Amino acid sequence: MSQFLVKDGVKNQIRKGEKLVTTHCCYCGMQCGMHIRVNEKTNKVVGVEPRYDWVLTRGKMCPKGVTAYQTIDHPDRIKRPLIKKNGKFIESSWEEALDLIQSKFLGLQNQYGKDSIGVYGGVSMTNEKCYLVGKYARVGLGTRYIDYNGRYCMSSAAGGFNKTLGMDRGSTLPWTELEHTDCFFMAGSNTAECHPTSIQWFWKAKDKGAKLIVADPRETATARVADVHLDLLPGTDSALANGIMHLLIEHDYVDHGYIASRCNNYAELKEMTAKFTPAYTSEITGVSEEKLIKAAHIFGQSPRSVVMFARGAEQQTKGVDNVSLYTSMALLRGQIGKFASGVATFTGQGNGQGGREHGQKADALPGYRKIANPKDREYIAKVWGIEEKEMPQEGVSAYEMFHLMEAKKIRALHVICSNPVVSSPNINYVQKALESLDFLVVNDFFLSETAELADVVLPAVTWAEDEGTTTNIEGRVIRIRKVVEPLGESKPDWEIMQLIAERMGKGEFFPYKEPREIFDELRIASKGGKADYYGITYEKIDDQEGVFWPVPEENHLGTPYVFTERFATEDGKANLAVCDWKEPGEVTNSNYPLWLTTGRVVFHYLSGNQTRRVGFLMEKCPEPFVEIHPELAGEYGIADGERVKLSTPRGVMELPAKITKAIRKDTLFVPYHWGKEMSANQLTSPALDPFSRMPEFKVCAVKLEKLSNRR
Ligand SMILES: Nc1nc2c(c(=O)[nH]1)N[C@H]1C(S)=C(S)[C@@H](COP(=O)(O)OP(=O)(O)OC[C@H]3O[C@@H](n4cnc5c(=O)[nH]c(N)nc54)[C@H](O)[C@@H]3O)O[C@H]1N2
Ligand SMILES: Nc1nc2c(c(=O)[nH]1)N[C@H]1C(S)=C(S)[C@@H](COP(=O)(O)OP(=O)(O)OC[C@H]3O[C@@H](n4cnc5c(=O)[nH]c(N)nc54)[C@H](O)[C@@H]3O)O[C@H]1N2
Ligand code: SF4
Ligand SMILES: [Mo]
Repeated sequence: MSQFLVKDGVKNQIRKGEKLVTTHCCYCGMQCGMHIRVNEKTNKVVGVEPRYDWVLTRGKMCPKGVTAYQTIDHPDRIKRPLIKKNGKFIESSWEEALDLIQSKFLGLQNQYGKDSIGVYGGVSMTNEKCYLVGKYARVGLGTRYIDYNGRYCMSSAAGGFNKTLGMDRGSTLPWTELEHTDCFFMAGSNTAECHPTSIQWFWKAKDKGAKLIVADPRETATARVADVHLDLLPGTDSALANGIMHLLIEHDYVDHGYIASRCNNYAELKEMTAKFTPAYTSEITGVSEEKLIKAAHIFGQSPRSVVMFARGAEQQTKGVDNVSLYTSMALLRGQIGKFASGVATFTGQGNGQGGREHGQKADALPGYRKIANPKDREYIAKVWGIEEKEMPQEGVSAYEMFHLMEAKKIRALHVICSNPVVSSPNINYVQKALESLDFLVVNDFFLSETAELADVVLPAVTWAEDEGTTTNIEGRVIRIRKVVEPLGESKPDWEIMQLIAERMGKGEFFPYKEPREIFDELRIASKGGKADYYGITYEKIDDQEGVFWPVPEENHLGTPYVFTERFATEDGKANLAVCDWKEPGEVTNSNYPLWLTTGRVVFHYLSGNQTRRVGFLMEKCPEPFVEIHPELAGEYGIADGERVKLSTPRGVMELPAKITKAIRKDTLFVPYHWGKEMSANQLTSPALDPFSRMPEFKVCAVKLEKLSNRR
C-alpha cells in the first residue's frame, strides 16, 4: 500500500518502506523544491520526487536536479581523509590528517606569519557553513587571505548593485510575480539551460502578452522565442545599454517623477548617452539599428518591466559598468520597488546569494559589513569574542591569491568547496601557482582536479547529509534538510573547520554542536547590517515558505520587495550610471582574429566535478565542443564534428566543432565543465574588472585552426 504526502491538493507518492525528506536541489540558485526518497530499512537514498507545492518551482526540475540524488551514495565518494605520500593518496584516520594539518599550519605561521595561509571558499554550501568559513579564516587561522568562488560569479552584480542601489540583493522582487510582468529585458543569460525552471514564469507572462528582449551573442533557446534578439558582439553590453537609454530619452519613455524624486545623475547620464545614437551603438555592438529601436520601443512602452542579467554581461572587465547601466535602464523607467517589476541578476550557485553576504569575501564581514570599516570591525569582533585589533585586514580577490602563492606569500591554502584549477581563468598559470604551495588542503566529497593536487583531502559531505539554510535567487532564505547520515567517515565542513580551529588553539571560538547554533550566531552577526538575518528562524522559514531578507526584528515577516520607498544609499537615492563603453581587456588581432566566449550547457554544473560522475548526464554531453557558425566553418573548411584547434596567448586545446547558426559569425563558444586538456580555461583571459575583480571569462581573442587529416 502506498501513502501520499498531500499538500495544497497535490500528491507525492510515498512508496511502502520509504520516507520522503523535503529539501531543495544542491545546484543552481533556483533551489528547486524536491523530496528525496529514502529506504527506511537501509537508510539509503533511492530517488527523488518533485515538490509541486514549492512556491517558486512548482514541481519543475532540470536534468541535473533529477539526478542529483545519485551523487549522495556514489562509488567515487571520498569516505576517509587522504594524505599524499610519495605522490600517492593513502587513506588515513582523522587524527593523523589533523595532526599533519596542525603541524604544517602552525609551522608555516611561526616561520612566515599568520597570513602565510589562505582560505578559498565556495557557495555550494549552506549559510551556516559560508558564515563559518569567514570566521574560520579570521579567527581560527587569523589570516587576512580569504576569498571564494563567488568572486568568479556574482562579484560584478554585487559591485553594480552596490554602486547604483546601495545594496546587493540579487532580485528586487519575488519571482512568483514575474507572470504579471509585461516585458523582460534579459542580457547575457542562457535562461533555458542555466535556470531552466524559471522559464515557467516567463511563459506564464508571455501567455498574457508579455514581451521578451534577449541580448546574447548566441541565439539561445530563450533568444529563439524572444520578440527581439539583440545579437551583440561579446563585451559590448555597456554600449548596448547606453544605446537603449539614448532611445528611451529621445522618445521620452523616462519616468520623470521617479527620476526627480528617487535618482541622482540624470543630467550626466543624458549627456553620456547622447553620443550613443543607434548608428554609433550599432557600429560597436554589431546589432542592427532596427533591432535597437524596436527593443527600445517595446521596453519603453511596457507598464511593468524587469531588467535581468547574468554572467554574459557580468564576467567582463566592464562587468560592474554593465550591471550599473542595465540597472539604470530599469531606473529610467521608474520600475524598481514596484509590483512585478524591477531588476534581477540570475544568481548562479545554490547559495550564491547567501554565501556572498556573510564574510567569505576578502573585504567583507557578516551582514555585508566591511572589514575596512572600524565600526563594522568592532561589532563583529565583539560577536566573535575577539579584540578588534586581532581582526585581520582586507585580503585580495580569488585570482589575485594565485599571484601571492606564486610569490610565496601564501604558502598553504585550504580550499573548501571549489575546484579552482578548472574554474579559474588561465588555468595553466593557476596550476603552477597551486603547485608552488608548501601545503594544500582540500575539502570535497569527490576527488576534484584541485583535490588531486592536494597534500591532504578531507572528506566533506553532500548537501543531503547536513542541515542548514540557503538563500535562493530571489533573496528568500530556505531550509536544507538532512536526508541521511554522512557516508563513511565524511564530515560536514563546519565540523572540519571546527576541528582544525581547535588544533590551532582557537577551539573556544567554535563551540557548535549543530548548524542551528551557527545560524543563531549568524543572526546576531548580521543584525544591523544590510543583509540582516536577525529575525529569521528555522521555524519562521517553515511557516512562511521561506523568508526574504532583510528581517531586522524577530516579529518582522521579511522583505519580499526592496527599495519601495528609498534605496540603500546614503541619501536614499539611486545613482544612475554614467559609464562610457570601453574595449575588452583583450581584443582580436591578426594572430587571434576571432572572439571566444565560454559558458554552460544544461547537463553539467560548473567545474563538472559532480555532474561528470552521473551516467545520464555524461551520455547526454560527454565532452566539450566549440560552436562555430556555418559560414565561418565554411571559410575554414571545417565539417560538423571535426576536431579543431583553438589557441590564445595562454593555451591551446583541441575539441570537436559543433556547427550551428545560433552564434555570431565572428564568435566561438566553448562550455567549461571539464578539466585538464579538456578545459576551456586553458584559453581564457585573466583580465579583471578593476572594481569587482571579476575575470573576463566572457571575452578573449582566439585563433581557430583545422587539424589537417584528422577527424
Ligand atoms: N546547466 C547549468 N546551469 C547552471 C550552472 C551550470 O554550470 N550549468 N551554473 C550556475 C551558475 S554558478 C551560474 S553563474 C549561472 C550562469 O548562468 P548564465 O550566465 O545564464 O550562463 P553562461 O552560459 O555562463 O552565460 C550566459 C550567456 O551569456 C552569453 N554571453 C557571452 N558573452 C556575452 C556578452 O559579452 N554579453 C552578453 N550580453 N552575453 C554574453 C553566452 O552566449 C551565454 O548564452 O548558471 C547557474 N546554472
Ligand atoms: N571559462 C569559464 N570559467 C568559469 C565560468 C565561466 O562562465 N566560464 N564561470 C565561473 C562561475 S560563475 C563559477 S560559480 C565558478 C565555479 O567554480 P567552482 O567553484 O570550481 O565550481 P564547482 O564545480 O561547484 O566546485 C565546487 C567543488 O566543491 C565540491 N562541493 C560541492 N558541495 C560541497 C560542500 O558542501 N562542501 C565541500 N567541501 N565541497 C563541496 C564539488 O564536488 C566541487 O568539486 O566557475 C567560474 N569559472
Ligand atoms: S540545477 Fe537549478 S534548475 Fe536544475 S533542478 Fe537544480 S535548482 Fe532546479
Ligand atoms: Mo556562478
